[in-house]
Amino acid sequence: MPTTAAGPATETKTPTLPAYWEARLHRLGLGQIYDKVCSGVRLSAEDGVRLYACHDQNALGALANLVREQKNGNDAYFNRNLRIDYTNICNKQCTFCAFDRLPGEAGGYVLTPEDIEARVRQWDHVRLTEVHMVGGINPRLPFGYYLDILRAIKRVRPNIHVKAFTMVEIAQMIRISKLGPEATVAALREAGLDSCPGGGAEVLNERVHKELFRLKIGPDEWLSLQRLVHRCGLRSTATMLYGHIETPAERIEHMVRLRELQDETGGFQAFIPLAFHPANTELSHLPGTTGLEDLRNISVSRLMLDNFDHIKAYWIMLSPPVSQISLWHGADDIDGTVLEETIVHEAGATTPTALTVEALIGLIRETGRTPVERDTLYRPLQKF
Ligand code: V47
Repeated sequence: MPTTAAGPATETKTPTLPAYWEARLHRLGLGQIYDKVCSGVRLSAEDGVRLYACHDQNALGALANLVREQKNGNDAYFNRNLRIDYTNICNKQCTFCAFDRLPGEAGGYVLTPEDIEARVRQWDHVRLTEVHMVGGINPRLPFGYYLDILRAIKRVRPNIHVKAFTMVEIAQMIRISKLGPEATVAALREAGLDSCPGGGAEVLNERVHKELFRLKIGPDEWLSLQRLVHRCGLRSTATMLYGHIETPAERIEHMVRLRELQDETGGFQAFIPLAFHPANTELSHLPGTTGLEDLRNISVSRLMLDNFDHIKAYWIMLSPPVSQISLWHGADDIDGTVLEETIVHEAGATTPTALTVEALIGLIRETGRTPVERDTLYRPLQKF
Protein backbone atom coordinates (compact mmCIF):
# COMPACT_ATOMS: atom_id res chain seq x y z
CA MET A 1 0.00 0.00 0.00
CA PRO A 2 1.43 3.47 -0.86
CA THR A 3 2.27 5.49 2.26
CA THR A 4 2.70 9.17 3.04
CA ALA A 5 4.39 10.82 6.02
CA ALA A 6 0.99 10.85 7.66
CA GLY A 7 0.57 7.07 7.26
CA PRO A 8 -1.26 4.86 4.75
CA ALA A 9 -2.66 6.89 1.83
CA THR A 10 -5.71 4.71 1.41
CA GLU A 11 -7.34 2.43 3.88
CA THR A 12 -8.45 -0.73 2.09
CA LYS A 13 -10.73 -2.69 4.35
CA THR A 14 -9.70 -6.31 4.15
CA PRO A 15 -12.17 -8.70 5.76
CA THR A 16 -10.53 -11.30 7.94
CA LEU A 17 -11.63 -14.12 10.19
CA PRO A 18 -11.18 -14.12 13.96
CA ALA A 19 -7.76 -15.40 15.09
CA TYR A 20 -9.16 -18.81 16.07
CA TRP A 21 -10.31 -19.56 12.50
CA GLU A 22 -7.18 -18.08 10.99
CA ALA A 23 -5.03 -20.42 13.11
CA ARG A 24 -7.26 -23.36 12.28
CA LEU A 25 -6.94 -22.71 8.52
CA HIS A 26 -3.16 -22.42 8.88
CA ARG A 27 -3.06 -25.74 10.77
CA LEU A 28 -5.01 -27.33 7.91
CA GLY A 29 -2.37 -26.13 5.42
CA LEU A 30 -4.81 -23.58 3.95
CA GLY A 31 -2.93 -20.48 5.17
CA GLN A 32 -1.92 -19.34 1.69
CA ILE A 33 -5.45 -19.78 0.38
CA TYR A 34 -6.76 -17.81 3.38
CA ASP A 35 -4.32 -14.98 2.60
CA LYS A 36 -5.39 -14.97 -1.05
CA VAL A 37 -9.08 -14.82 -0.12
CA CYS A 38 -8.46 -11.94 2.32
CA SER A 39 -6.55 -9.95 -0.25
CA GLY A 40 -8.93 -10.64 -3.12
CA VAL A 41 -6.46 -12.76 -5.12
CA ARG A 42 -8.10 -15.29 -7.44
CA LEU A 43 -7.69 -18.94 -6.39
CA SER A 44 -5.94 -21.30 -8.81
CA ALA A 45 -7.23 -24.69 -9.95
CA GLU A 46 -4.67 -26.29 -7.59
CA ASP A 47 -6.09 -24.26 -4.70
CA GLY A 48 -9.55 -25.55 -5.61
CA VAL A 49 -8.44 -29.19 -5.49
CA ARG A 50 -6.82 -28.55 -2.08
CA LEU A 51 -10.07 -27.08 -0.79
CA TYR A 52 -11.94 -30.22 -1.87
CA ALA A 53 -9.38 -32.33 0.06
CA CYS A 54 -10.11 -30.44 3.29
CA HIS A 55 -12.30 -32.46 5.67
CA ASP A 56 -12.82 -29.65 8.16
CA GLN A 57 -16.08 -28.32 6.74
CA ASN A 58 -16.47 -25.84 9.59
CA ALA A 59 -13.19 -24.16 8.61
CA LEU A 60 -13.97 -24.33 4.88
CA GLY A 61 -17.45 -22.98 5.52
CA ALA A 62 -16.10 -20.12 7.67
CA LEU A 63 -13.79 -19.10 4.83
CA ALA A 64 -16.57 -19.29 2.23
CA ASN A 65 -18.86 -17.38 4.57
CA LEU A 66 -16.35 -14.53 4.64
CA VAL A 67 -16.76 -14.11 0.88
CA ARG A 68 -20.50 -14.68 1.04
CA GLU A 69 -20.97 -11.90 3.60
CA GLN A 70 -18.66 -9.56 1.69
CA LYS A 71 -20.84 -10.01 -1.40
CA ASN A 72 -24.31 -10.29 0.13
CA GLY A 73 -24.14 -9.19 3.76
CA ASN A 74 -26.73 -10.97 5.87
CA ASP A 75 -29.30 -11.22 3.04
CA ALA A 76 -30.65 -14.58 1.89
CA TYR A 77 -32.70 -14.60 -1.28
CA PHE A 78 -35.74 -16.53 -2.48
CA ASN A 79 -38.32 -15.95 -5.21
CA ARG A 80 -41.91 -16.81 -6.13
CA ASN A 81 -41.53 -19.19 -9.03
CA LEU A 82 -43.51 -21.85 -10.87
CA ARG A 83 -41.76 -24.73 -12.64
CA ILE A 84 -43.14 -26.25 -15.82
CA ASP A 85 -41.54 -29.27 -17.50
CA TYR A 86 -43.23 -29.13 -20.93
CA THR A 87 -42.15 -32.59 -22.12
CA ASN A 88 -40.34 -35.60 -20.69
CA ILE A 89 -39.74 -37.10 -24.14
CA CYS A 90 -36.03 -36.94 -24.89
CA ASN A 91 -33.63 -38.64 -27.27
CA LYS A 92 -30.42 -37.85 -25.36
CA GLN A 93 -30.37 -40.91 -23.04
CA CYS A 94 -28.29 -39.32 -20.27
CA THR A 95 -27.38 -42.02 -17.78
CA PHE A 96 -28.13 -39.80 -14.75
CA CYS A 97 -31.70 -38.96 -15.77
CA ALA A 98 -34.85 -40.63 -14.40
CA PHE A 99 -37.23 -38.09 -15.90
CA ASP A 100 -36.83 -38.83 -19.62
CA ARG A 101 -38.83 -41.20 -21.84
CA LEU A 102 -37.64 -42.15 -25.32
CA PRO A 103 -39.88 -41.13 -28.24
CA GLY A 104 -42.61 -43.81 -28.44
CA GLU A 105 -41.98 -45.12 -24.90
CA ALA A 106 -44.90 -45.44 -22.47
CA GLY A 107 -45.28 -42.57 -20.02
CA GLY A 108 -44.08 -39.86 -22.39
CA TYR A 109 -45.98 -36.56 -22.44
CA VAL A 110 -45.96 -33.20 -24.21
CA LEU A 111 -47.87 -30.24 -22.77
CA THR A 112 -49.70 -28.30 -25.47
CA PRO A 113 -49.69 -24.49 -25.38
CA GLU A 114 -53.26 -24.77 -24.03
CA ASP A 115 -52.09 -27.12 -21.24
CA ILE A 116 -49.40 -24.62 -20.34
CA GLU A 117 -51.87 -21.77 -20.33
CA ALA A 118 -54.07 -23.83 -17.96
CA ARG A 119 -51.07 -24.67 -15.71
CA VAL A 120 -50.31 -20.98 -15.31
CA ARG A 121 -53.99 -20.07 -14.78
CA GLN A 122 -54.19 -22.70 -12.05
CA TRP A 123 -52.08 -20.33 -9.92
CA ASP A 124 -54.12 -17.20 -10.68
CA HIS A 125 -54.66 -16.65 -6.96
CA VAL A 126 -50.94 -16.73 -6.14
CA ARG A 127 -48.40 -13.91 -6.61
CA LEU A 128 -45.62 -15.18 -8.86
CA THR A 129 -42.70 -13.38 -10.49
CA GLU A 130 -41.10 -16.20 -12.51
CA VAL A 131 -41.99 -19.22 -14.62
CA HIS A 132 -39.03 -21.60 -14.95
CA MET A 133 -39.70 -23.88 -17.93
CA VAL A 134 -37.54 -26.68 -19.38
CA GLY A 135 -38.05 -30.00 -21.14
CA GLY A 136 -36.40 -32.95 -22.85
CA ILE A 137 -35.11 -32.91 -26.42
CA ASN A 138 -38.17 -34.18 -28.22
CA PRO A 139 -37.35 -34.47 -31.93
CA ARG A 140 -41.00 -34.23 -32.95
CA LEU A 141 -41.46 -30.68 -31.67
CA PRO A 142 -41.18 -27.97 -34.36
CA PHE A 143 -39.60 -24.58 -33.61
CA GLY A 144 -43.04 -22.92 -33.63
CA TYR A 145 -44.02 -25.04 -30.60
CA TYR A 146 -41.37 -23.36 -28.44
CA LEU A 147 -42.58 -19.91 -29.51
CA ASP A 148 -46.19 -20.92 -28.82
CA ILE A 149 -45.50 -22.13 -25.27
CA LEU A 150 -43.71 -18.88 -24.44
CA ARG A 151 -46.64 -16.89 -25.82
CA ALA A 152 -49.08 -19.08 -23.85
CA ILE A 153 -47.44 -18.04 -20.57
CA LYS A 154 -47.37 -14.37 -21.49
CA ARG A 155 -51.04 -14.48 -22.53
CA VAL A 156 -51.97 -15.35 -18.96
CA ARG A 157 -49.30 -13.29 -17.18
CA PRO A 158 -47.89 -10.63 -19.52
CA ASN A 159 -45.45 -9.27 -16.92
CA ILE A 160 -44.07 -12.50 -15.53
CA HIS A 161 -40.38 -13.25 -16.12
CA VAL A 162 -39.99 -16.39 -18.24
CA LYS A 163 -36.73 -18.19 -17.53
CA ALA A 164 -36.73 -21.05 -19.99
CA PHE A 165 -34.71 -23.47 -22.11
CA THR A 166 -31.24 -24.73 -21.22
CA MET A 167 -28.43 -24.48 -23.76
CA VAL A 168 -29.25 -28.06 -24.79
CA GLU A 169 -32.72 -26.97 -25.87
CA ILE A 170 -31.36 -23.78 -27.47
CA ALA A 171 -28.95 -25.96 -29.52
CA GLN A 172 -31.89 -28.08 -30.72
CA MET A 173 -33.92 -24.97 -31.65
CA ILE A 174 -31.02 -23.45 -33.59
CA ARG A 175 -30.76 -26.72 -35.52
CA ILE A 176 -34.45 -26.93 -36.42
CA SER A 177 -35.35 -23.26 -36.86
CA LYS A 178 -32.93 -22.81 -39.79
CA LEU A 179 -32.76 -19.14 -38.82
CA GLY A 180 -29.19 -19.13 -37.52
CA PRO A 181 -28.16 -18.71 -33.87
CA GLU A 182 -28.80 -14.98 -33.32
CA ALA A 183 -32.14 -14.90 -35.14
CA THR A 184 -33.30 -17.99 -33.24
CA VAL A 185 -32.60 -16.31 -29.90
CA ALA A 186 -34.19 -13.08 -31.16
CA ALA A 187 -37.37 -14.96 -32.16
CA LEU A 188 -37.52 -16.58 -28.70
CA ARG A 189 -37.10 -13.20 -27.02
CA GLU A 190 -39.81 -11.72 -29.22
CA ALA A 191 -42.15 -14.56 -28.13
CA GLY A 192 -41.48 -13.89 -24.43
CA LEU A 193 -38.17 -15.45 -23.34
CA ASP A 194 -36.54 -13.29 -20.63
CA SER A 195 -33.57 -15.36 -19.44
CA CYS A 196 -32.18 -18.90 -19.50
CA PRO A 197 -31.71 -21.46 -16.71
CA GLY A 198 -28.40 -23.16 -16.06
CA GLY A 199 -29.19 -26.84 -16.59
CA GLY A 200 -27.57 -29.19 -19.07
CA ALA A 201 -23.96 -28.30 -18.26
CA GLU A 202 -23.63 -31.34 -15.95
CA VAL A 203 -19.82 -31.36 -15.66
CA LEU A 204 -17.87 -29.30 -18.20
CA ASN A 205 -15.31 -32.02 -18.86
CA GLU A 206 -14.89 -34.23 -21.92
CA ARG A 207 -14.40 -37.53 -20.05
CA VAL A 208 -17.61 -37.07 -18.06
CA HIS A 209 -19.43 -35.91 -21.20
CA LYS A 210 -18.41 -39.07 -23.09
CA GLU A 211 -19.35 -41.37 -20.23
CA LEU A 212 -22.63 -39.86 -19.05
CA PHE A 213 -24.23 -37.70 -21.69
CA ARG A 214 -22.47 -38.23 -24.99
CA LEU A 215 -25.56 -37.61 -27.16
CA LYS A 216 -26.05 -34.18 -25.64
CA ILE A 217 -23.98 -31.07 -26.40
CA GLY A 218 -20.57 -31.11 -24.72
CA PRO A 219 -18.65 -28.53 -22.68
CA ASP A 220 -17.43 -26.36 -25.58
CA GLU A 221 -20.83 -26.02 -27.19
CA TRP A 222 -22.60 -25.40 -23.85
CA LEU A 223 -20.18 -22.56 -23.13
CA SER A 224 -20.34 -21.08 -26.61
CA LEU A 225 -24.16 -21.05 -26.51
CA GLN A 226 -24.02 -19.31 -23.13
CA ARG A 227 -21.72 -16.76 -24.74
CA LEU A 228 -24.27 -16.35 -27.53
CA VAL A 229 -27.27 -15.79 -25.24
CA HIS A 230 -25.30 -13.34 -23.09
CA ARG A 231 -24.27 -11.42 -26.23
CA CYS A 232 -27.92 -11.39 -27.31
CA GLY A 233 -28.72 -9.58 -24.06
CA LEU A 234 -30.11 -12.44 -21.94
CA ARG A 235 -28.86 -13.28 -18.47
CA SER A 236 -28.55 -16.90 -17.34
CA THR A 237 -27.41 -19.15 -14.52
CA ALA A 238 -24.96 -22.07 -14.41
CA THR A 239 -25.33 -25.44 -12.72
CA MET A 240 -23.00 -28.38 -11.97
CA LEU A 241 -24.30 -31.89 -11.39
CA TYR A 242 -22.02 -33.52 -8.79
CA GLY A 243 -21.91 -36.76 -6.85
CA HIS A 244 -21.62 -39.37 -9.63
CA ILE A 245 -18.39 -40.28 -11.49
CA GLU A 246 -16.66 -36.90 -11.54
CA THR A 247 -13.42 -36.20 -9.68
CA PRO A 248 -12.69 -33.09 -7.58
CA ALA A 249 -10.29 -31.90 -10.31
CA GLU A 250 -13.08 -32.20 -12.89
CA ARG A 251 -15.42 -30.13 -10.71
CA ILE A 252 -12.72 -27.49 -10.46
CA GLU A 253 -12.20 -27.55 -14.24
CA HIS A 254 -15.95 -26.90 -14.56
CA MET A 255 -15.73 -23.88 -12.24
CA VAL A 256 -12.63 -22.46 -13.90
CA ARG A 257 -14.30 -22.65 -17.32
CA LEU A 258 -17.40 -20.86 -15.98
CA ARG A 259 -15.23 -18.23 -14.32
CA GLU A 260 -13.41 -17.56 -17.59
CA LEU A 261 -16.66 -17.08 -19.50
CA GLN A 262 -18.02 -14.86 -16.74
CA ASP A 263 -14.90 -12.66 -17.05
CA GLU A 264 -15.74 -12.29 -20.72
CA THR A 265 -19.52 -11.71 -20.63
CA GLY A 266 -20.63 -11.05 -17.04
CA GLY A 267 -23.91 -12.74 -18.00
CA PHE A 268 -24.19 -15.38 -15.26
CA GLN A 269 -26.28 -14.40 -12.28
CA ALA A 270 -25.81 -17.40 -10.03
CA PHE A 271 -24.12 -20.77 -9.72
CA ILE A 272 -26.18 -23.76 -8.56
CA PRO A 273 -24.44 -27.00 -7.54
CA LEU A 274 -26.97 -29.83 -8.12
CA ALA A 275 -26.70 -32.95 -5.94
CA PHE A 276 -27.08 -36.15 -8.00
CA HIS A 277 -30.07 -38.34 -7.07
CA PRO A 278 -29.45 -41.90 -8.31
CA ALA A 279 -32.83 -43.70 -7.89
CA ASN A 280 -34.43 -44.96 -11.13
CA THR A 281 -31.37 -43.98 -13.20
CA GLU A 282 -28.72 -46.12 -14.89
CA LEU A 283 -26.43 -45.05 -12.03
CA SER A 284 -28.77 -46.32 -9.30
CA HIS A 285 -25.90 -48.36 -7.78
CA LEU A 286 -24.30 -45.09 -6.61
CA PRO A 287 -25.05 -43.95 -3.08
CA GLY A 288 -26.06 -40.32 -3.67
CA THR A 289 -24.46 -37.38 -1.92
CA THR A 290 -24.13 -36.68 1.80
CA GLY A 291 -24.95 -33.42 3.55
CA LEU A 292 -21.26 -32.85 4.11
CA GLU A 293 -20.47 -33.23 0.43
CA ASP A 294 -23.32 -30.84 -0.42
CA LEU A 295 -21.90 -28.21 1.92
CA ARG A 296 -18.39 -28.69 0.55
CA ASN A 297 -19.58 -28.02 -3.00
CA ILE A 298 -21.34 -24.86 -1.87
CA SER A 299 -18.21 -23.64 -0.06
CA VAL A 300 -15.68 -24.51 -2.75
CA SER A 301 -17.81 -22.92 -5.48
CA ARG A 302 -18.23 -19.75 -3.39
CA LEU A 303 -14.45 -19.51 -3.06
CA MET A 304 -13.58 -20.39 -6.68
CA LEU A 305 -16.25 -18.33 -8.45
CA ASP A 306 -15.06 -14.91 -7.36
CA ASN A 307 -16.89 -13.22 -10.24
CA PHE A 308 -20.31 -14.77 -9.49
CA ASP A 309 -22.55 -12.68 -7.22
CA HIS A 310 -24.74 -15.53 -6.01
CA ILE A 311 -24.47 -19.20 -5.00
CA LYS A 312 -27.79 -20.97 -4.85
CA ALA A 313 -28.52 -23.87 -2.47
CA TYR A 314 -31.50 -25.33 -4.36
CA TRP A 315 -33.63 -26.64 -1.48
CA ILE A 316 -35.38 -29.19 -3.70
CA MET A 317 -32.12 -31.09 -4.27
CA LEU A 318 -30.26 -30.38 -1.04
CA SER A 319 -33.29 -30.61 1.29
CA PRO A 320 -34.56 -27.65 3.34
CA PRO A 321 -32.25 -28.42 6.34
CA VAL A 322 -29.05 -28.61 4.27
CA SER A 323 -30.08 -25.44 2.39
CA GLN A 324 -30.48 -23.68 5.71
CA ILE A 325 -26.99 -24.65 6.88
CA SER A 326 -25.61 -23.72 3.43
CA LEU A 327 -26.53 -20.11 4.16
CA TRP A 328 -23.58 -20.10 6.59
CA HIS A 329 -21.24 -22.06 4.28
CA GLY A 330 -21.23 -19.85 1.19
CA ALA A 331 -24.77 -19.80 -0.23
CA ASP A 332 -26.98 -16.70 -0.28
CA ASP A 333 -30.05 -18.03 -2.13
CA ILE A 334 -32.33 -21.05 -1.67
CA ASP A 335 -34.43 -20.76 -4.90
CA GLY A 336 -38.18 -20.34 -4.57
CA THR A 337 -41.65 -21.75 -4.11
CA VAL A 338 -41.03 -24.01 -7.18
CA LEU A 339 -44.63 -25.29 -7.22
CA GLU A 340 -44.24 -28.87 -8.39
CA GLU A 341 -40.79 -30.13 -9.26
CA THR A 342 -40.60 -33.40 -11.21
CA ILE A 343 -37.03 -34.01 -12.49
CA VAL A 344 -35.39 -35.03 -9.20
CA HIS A 345 -38.56 -36.44 -7.70
CA GLU A 346 -38.52 -39.06 -10.47
CA ALA A 347 -34.96 -39.77 -9.27
CA GLY A 348 -36.01 -40.44 -5.70
CA ALA A 349 -35.96 -37.01 -4.05
CA THR A 350 -37.96 -37.11 -0.82
CA THR A 351 -38.17 -33.33 -0.39
CA PRO A 352 -41.55 -31.61 -0.85
CA THR A 353 -42.36 -30.57 -4.44
CA ALA A 354 -43.26 -27.02 -3.41
CA LEU A 355 -42.93 -24.65 -0.44
CA THR A 356 -45.03 -21.64 0.51
CA VAL A 357 -43.48 -18.20 0.83
CA GLU A 358 -44.17 -18.36 4.57
CA ALA A 359 -42.23 -21.63 4.81
CA LEU A 360 -39.27 -20.18 2.85
CA ILE A 361 -39.22 -17.09 5.06
CA GLY A 362 -39.40 -19.29 8.16
CA LEU A 363 -36.49 -21.47 6.95
CA ILE A 364 -34.30 -18.43 6.32
CA ARG A 365 -35.30 -16.60 9.52
CA GLU A 366 -34.42 -19.60 11.63
CA THR A 367 -30.82 -19.35 10.39
CA GLY A 368 -30.45 -15.73 11.49
CA ARG A 369 -30.22 -14.47 7.91
CA THR A 370 -32.56 -11.79 6.52
CA PRO A 371 -35.11 -13.19 4.03
CA VAL A 372 -35.19 -11.09 0.84
CA GLU A 373 -37.69 -11.77 -1.91
CA ARG A 374 -35.96 -11.12 -5.24
CA ASP A 375 -37.00 -11.17 -8.86
CA THR A 376 -35.20 -13.39 -11.38
CA LEU A 377 -32.58 -10.70 -11.99
CA TYR A 378 -31.83 -10.51 -8.25
CA ARG A 379 -33.48 -7.13 -7.77
CA PRO A 380 -34.74 -7.08 -4.17
CA LEU A 381 -38.54 -6.82 -4.00
CA GLN A 382 -39.21 -7.13 -0.28
CA LYS A 383 -37.20 -7.63 2.92
CA PHE A 384 -38.81 -9.61 5.73
O1 V47 B 1 -29.94 -30.17 -16.22
C1 V47 B 1 -31.10 -34.44 -14.01
C2 V47 B 1 -30.21 -32.16 -13.32
C3 V47 B 1 -31.07 -30.25 -14.10
C4 V47 B 1 -30.87 -35.49 -12.15
O2 V47 B 1 -31.06 -22.23 -13.41
C5 V47 B 1 -30.49 -34.16 -11.95
O3 V47 B 1 -31.77 -21.43 -11.51
C6 V47 B 1 -30.01 -34.61 -9.76
O4 V47 B 1 -31.01 -27.10 -14.09
N1 V47 B 1 -30.34 -35.90 -9.90
C7 V47 B 1 -32.36 -29.45 -14.21
N2 V47 B 1 -30.08 -33.73 -10.77
C8 V47 B 1 -32.54 -28.53 -13.01
C9 V47 B 1 -31.79 -27.25 -13.19
C10 V47 B 1 -32.02 -26.11 -12.27
C11 V47 B 1 -32.59 -26.33 -11.02
C12 V47 B 1 -32.79 -25.23 -10.20
C13 V47 B 1 -32.46 -23.96 -10.59
C14 V47 B 1 -31.90 -23.77 -11.83
C15 V47 B 1 -31.55 -22.40 -12.28
C16 V47 B 1 -31.65 -24.85 -12.68
O5 V47 B 1 -31.26 -31.28 -13.16
C17 V47 B 1 -30.57 -30.98 -15.30
C18 V47 B 1 -29.61 -31.95 -14.68
O6 V47 B 1 -28.35 -31.35 -14.49
N3 V47 B 1 -30.63 -33.56 -13.12
N4 V47 B 1 -31.26 -35.64 -13.43
C19 V47 B 1 -30.78 -36.39 -11.05
N5 V47 B 1 -31.08 -37.68 -11.21
